[in-house]
Amino acid sequence: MIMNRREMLVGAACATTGSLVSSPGVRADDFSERKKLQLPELLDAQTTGRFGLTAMDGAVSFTGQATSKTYGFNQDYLGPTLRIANGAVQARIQNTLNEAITVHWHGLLLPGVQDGGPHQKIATGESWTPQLDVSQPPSTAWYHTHIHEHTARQVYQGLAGAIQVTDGRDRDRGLPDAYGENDLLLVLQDKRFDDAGRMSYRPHMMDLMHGFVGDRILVNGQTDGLAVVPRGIVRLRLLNASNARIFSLFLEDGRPMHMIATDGGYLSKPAAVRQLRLSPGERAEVLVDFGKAGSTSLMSAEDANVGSGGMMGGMMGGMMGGMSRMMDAFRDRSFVVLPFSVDDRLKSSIDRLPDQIDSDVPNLDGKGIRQRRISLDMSMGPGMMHGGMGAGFAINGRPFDIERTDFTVAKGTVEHWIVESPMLAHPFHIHGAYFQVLSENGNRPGIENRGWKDTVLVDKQVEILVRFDHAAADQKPFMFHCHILEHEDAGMMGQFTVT
Ligand SMILES: [Cu+2]
Repeated sequence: MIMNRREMLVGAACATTGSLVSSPGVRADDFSERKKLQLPELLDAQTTGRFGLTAMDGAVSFTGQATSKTYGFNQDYLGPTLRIANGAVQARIQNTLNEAITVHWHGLLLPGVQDGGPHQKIATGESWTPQLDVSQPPSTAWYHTHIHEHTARQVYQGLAGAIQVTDGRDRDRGLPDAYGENDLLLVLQDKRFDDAGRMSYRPHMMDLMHGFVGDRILVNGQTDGLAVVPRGIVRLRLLNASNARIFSLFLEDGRPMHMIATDGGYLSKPAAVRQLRLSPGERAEVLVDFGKAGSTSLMSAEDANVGSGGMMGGMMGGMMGGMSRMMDAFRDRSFVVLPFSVDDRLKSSIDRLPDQIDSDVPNLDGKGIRQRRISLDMSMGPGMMHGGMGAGFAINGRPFDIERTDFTVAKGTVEHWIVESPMLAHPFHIHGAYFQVLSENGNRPGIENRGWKDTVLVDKQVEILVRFDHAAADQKPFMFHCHILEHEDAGMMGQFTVT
């Protein structure tokens, strides 16, 4: 294979990054073996107002060993990044797979008939051609299959991709917008591989309980990526497309990330964070200064849901102190998500942070409005599931039933939802609406939850104000559910109409 200029630059850059890695408590990686991080192809529908996605079988060698059977849209694994603008967007989705899928637009505010939830099956050999009436602020959204009881396996196999809603004004805002140069999409996932190097998805009982967590990190479908970045300000669009892993992201040398957008769009101004929690389904956009400080790595702390902060550690820690200390050590283990290498031959067009990005910050009126309590329920222990040992998943005591509408919301209203999860932390997602986080366990929400959201991690209790502007009737209701996909498939989901 003939290397192009950029690939050669990576080779040169790699040679210099090997010495940067090691710091106390952090596993040293040898980055010299890594390949340049690839981004999904950009499918720009801004001017055409139309795009096509074909769900297809794929084959990928993720590890350099045996080939894995995968799914993808228009490619072997994952799908292209869709760039769309407000207005009518004509979508055409074809399903060439041997099983039914759906395509849900996670983060697009659309009426129920366009939403792509479990009621909108696309059978083998069929297509779905919704016209999407896009009308919302710029944001990073995504699309993924949402087929009832098989979402976890199908997403794991690759049926997901990113969406950029743009108004074409990012340069005026002083934000990097050159896709793959100073504006990088990072699709974060985790996988397990068998001895032959094939991607494997065989969840055992504990995986079904706390969600399937892998031991290898993939960024944009690559296990061994190295992001080559220009000197200057770089924008990272982070999407957690894992089945269950909750990332707690930080930069290895402790430099801040400047958060500019949440799920639902821009913050009014950049907000510096040292650590950024991103649960499945959530997106966050940050600016990182690769000017003077140069190369670093994106790291993550271990997932609290499977470490001492979560159910398992909590239970065991209570039983014995020694075990608790062991679980603490487990939790403190951090790992590399993606190393960055600054290439001086490239330069970002942006070299300073913008003072102001947008004026639109959520400020809904919560006085005298309808309240709802949403309890994300897991019943555990012998006899709870089909008479065996396991967990039963439900919302407000009721497991998902595709024939049942749980409640109806009046269109154009705002509601106050109190969402609770006594045991495990669950990422809670609502279709067809954005919300403002009022409080987390009675406290002011963290920085990552101060913008518009469609997914929020509920670790005990979160209060939200939800604005319902889009209609959904009985035949195509909206979903509300846990975005740990194993939990969703097992019944931690409900549906509502907006009329
Ligand atoms: Cu859950």
